[in-house]
Amino acid sequence: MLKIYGHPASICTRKVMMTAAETKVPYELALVDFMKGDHKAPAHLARQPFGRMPAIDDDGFAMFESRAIARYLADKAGGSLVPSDARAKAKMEQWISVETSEYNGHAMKFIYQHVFQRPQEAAVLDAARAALEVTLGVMETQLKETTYLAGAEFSLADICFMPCTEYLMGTPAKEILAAYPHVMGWWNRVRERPTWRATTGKG
Ligand SMILES: N[C@@H](CCC(=O)N[C@@H](CS)C(=O)NCC(=O)O)C(=O)O
Repeated sequence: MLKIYGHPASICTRKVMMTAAETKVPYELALVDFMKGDHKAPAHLARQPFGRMPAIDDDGFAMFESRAIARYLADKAGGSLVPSDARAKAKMEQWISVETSEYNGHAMKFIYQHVFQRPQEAAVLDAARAALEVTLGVMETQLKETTYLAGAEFSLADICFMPCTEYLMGTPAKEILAAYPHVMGWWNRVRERPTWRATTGKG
């Protein structure tokens, strides 16, 4: 059985758990307790040499990096969550890159500040807000046109944006998102998926 080494509250672990849930791949979550520093212990470094989570072991096949794992699981499930049309697939990849380079880092500043008790300087939060507004504006333009980020179908691109968005919506940064009605419409659609409710322990 697929073993996911991570933590149920971890953003990157949730990307993989959600992909497994959507592709109906049964898995066992092997807890890596970051409060105890398990992610920096030799046993975990052997699975994830950067000392982060998640990592997987799929019947002897080991790998790390959440987005790469998500692509592997979707591929193994016969391509669900990945559009078959080349152009829609390219758009999915575009949005995964946007999430990696233009969303995650800025969102994390608010999440550190309000969720993980790692205070950020005001100037850092101001810069993160400005950058997040640019990205949300770009998402808004896309989501005005399409139901999901890569087009008409829910895909890995949506999954990659979900964990940070879930946390942001629990912080004062939710008023930043509230200014983007199509982003909010998308969020309200995807967060109600039973797979997401199960992934975040609300199922
Ligand atoms: N690029 C990696 C990033 C993994 C990552 O930063 N994971 C976080 C939890 S969401 C972590 O392990 N943080 C602990 C640390 O960096 O020490 C991935 O996508 O898997």
